[in-house]
Amino acid sequence: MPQNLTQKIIDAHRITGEMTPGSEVALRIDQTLTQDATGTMAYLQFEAMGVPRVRTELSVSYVDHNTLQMGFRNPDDHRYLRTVAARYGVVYSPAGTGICHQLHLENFARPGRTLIGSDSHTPTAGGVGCLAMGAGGLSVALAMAGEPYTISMPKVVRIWLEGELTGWAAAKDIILHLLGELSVKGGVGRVMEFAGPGVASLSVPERATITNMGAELGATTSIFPSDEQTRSFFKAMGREDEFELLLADEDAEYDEEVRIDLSTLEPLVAAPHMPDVRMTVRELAGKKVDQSAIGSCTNSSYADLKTVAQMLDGQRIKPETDLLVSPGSKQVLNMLAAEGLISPMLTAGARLLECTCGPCIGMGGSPVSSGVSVRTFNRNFEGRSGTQDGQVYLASPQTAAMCALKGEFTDPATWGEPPAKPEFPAEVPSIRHLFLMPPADGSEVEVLRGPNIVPLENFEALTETLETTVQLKVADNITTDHILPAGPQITALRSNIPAISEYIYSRVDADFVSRIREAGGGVIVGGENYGQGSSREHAALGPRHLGVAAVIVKSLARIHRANLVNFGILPLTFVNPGDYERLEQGAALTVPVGSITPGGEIEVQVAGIGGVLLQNDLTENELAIIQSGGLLNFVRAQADHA
Ligand code: MIC
Ligand code: SF4
Repeated sequence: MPQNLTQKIIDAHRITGEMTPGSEVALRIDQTLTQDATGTMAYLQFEAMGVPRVRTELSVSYVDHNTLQMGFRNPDDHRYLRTVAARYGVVYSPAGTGICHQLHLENFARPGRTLIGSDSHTPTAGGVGCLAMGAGGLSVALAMAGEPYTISMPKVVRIWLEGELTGWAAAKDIILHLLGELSVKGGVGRVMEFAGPGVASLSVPERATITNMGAELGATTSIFPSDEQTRSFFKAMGREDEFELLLADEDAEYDEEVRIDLSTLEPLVAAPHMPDVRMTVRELAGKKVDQSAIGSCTNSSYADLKTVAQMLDGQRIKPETDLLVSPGSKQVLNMLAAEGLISPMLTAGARLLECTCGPCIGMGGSPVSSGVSVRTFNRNFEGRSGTQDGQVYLASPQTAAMCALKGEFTDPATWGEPPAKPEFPAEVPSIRHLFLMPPADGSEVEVLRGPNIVPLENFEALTETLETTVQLKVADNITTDHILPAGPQITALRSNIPAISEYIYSRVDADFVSRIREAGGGVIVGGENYGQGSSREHAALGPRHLGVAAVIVKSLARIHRANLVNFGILPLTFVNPGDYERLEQGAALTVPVGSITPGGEIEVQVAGIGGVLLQNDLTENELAIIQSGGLLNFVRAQADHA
């Protein structure tokens, strides 16, 4: 039977399960990646499993999210990550080497491989035909221990690209267009597989911008074929031997299709506060811009920044507009420096930041009060920039550079003819010697911890009946940034669950933590697409620490749902979405936990209202995990029985 790309890779890695959409498939995982903010937990969990060495083909630990080292906590985390990597056979990428997804694309991602990463933008590697998925830290830890990764078999959507980009339209505009068409939940349960004649015109870094931001569609992942463009990328990266041709079969079938004529696109933005609020730059022309920020795992490639340098060359940005530039990796930075492209940016007034996530996760670079910030990033959730009333627009590097030059939204077309699309230089400098390769035998390596690295707590198994109260009611599209904000102070506590739990929902309802503490636990009620965005499992671990036993919502985002299961929180959905209106904050309810069956319905009794029907989409295994109080308990119990 002819197969599409997604089916080919899934089939080749399938341990159990059928490839019918919606059924559970367990996949062998070739590669894993972690970053510092999620990595400390992932390695603590890996250590708790007692496995002597990682069992993947390749596992890499990147330090890119929090590199500020304000106080001992953050550098202690880095030291822990370095030593735990050496101990268990993981490649370590030190702070400042680059952003995990950019580095992984340049150095390690391979066509046809499976990759899971404890970061929601892991699908970036889909730009070279790798099946790459974001996951919670515990799922990544299990994959490092050699366990399969289970997903619900996605539908495969063929995104058929015709024509070529013209004028100032960029790869970012393709994904902003798609987000406008499909919305932040349009990709749920789906893989976005790119095909059609337009694919050949897109370079790997352009493809990676698109697969990166496919995460914002809620998609399981996004993937491009591995073709001649991919071959030339691997050649430039000095690893042509790792290239493999990987195409969908000609008459492969797809579950759905979306068509885009690239030649019709123009510069777009996503307006505050969601990546799917699509507008054209022309519509916003003249609106004042306080800050432009260029970088992040979405748009920090050599080609992106070279174009920006060419636009800024010989010009001066508006002095009232701050321009921040973060290259995606030291390789990108070295190439720009070698070609004399840093100086034009600095001379024009830009500020050069370290090769890290930086302002994208609110690590500095916050806009002024109610300021307008135009960012080449992938998320513009309210408050994520570190300024609660900041107005963040997402755009291409070209648009962001133009806004900095003019101090207001300006169609880049007014700059003139766009600079030619940059090609890699003949010699691309390798930075691979900066990665710390683990010793062949790490068993003697001492893992160094610090006082902020707090061991995992043991969670109790679920009771038969739950007498509880609704401790918080929230609306649709709640992100994990709402549940647990980022920024330097809070992110420094990622390896300390009791401490970080103090910030759960702190920006949504400042009284939430004290209220749920007083009540001794409770449940959360939410709307559609609950838990979209970041993969941070702390958004499940923190609530669990505070006694959240269940979330009752209209629908859930994939990674957060998995994190809830991993930490023993019941994900329940309304059978009648209208019941959302009836279940108010403060309501007392009785949940007959013992009578929950996989995929079944239960009636919870709500004081003063009566019965409310809820359902779950849990598999037998997932339900057993929740009943044991979480995945670690479940795995331990299984090991005891073996
Ligand atoms: C993000 O972009 O939100 C992050 C920060 O990279 C997260 C991971 C985290 O919270 O540590 C993600 O995307 O998964
Ligand atoms: Fe880092 Fe931002 Fe990318 Fe997340 S989205 S990995 S914070 S650059």
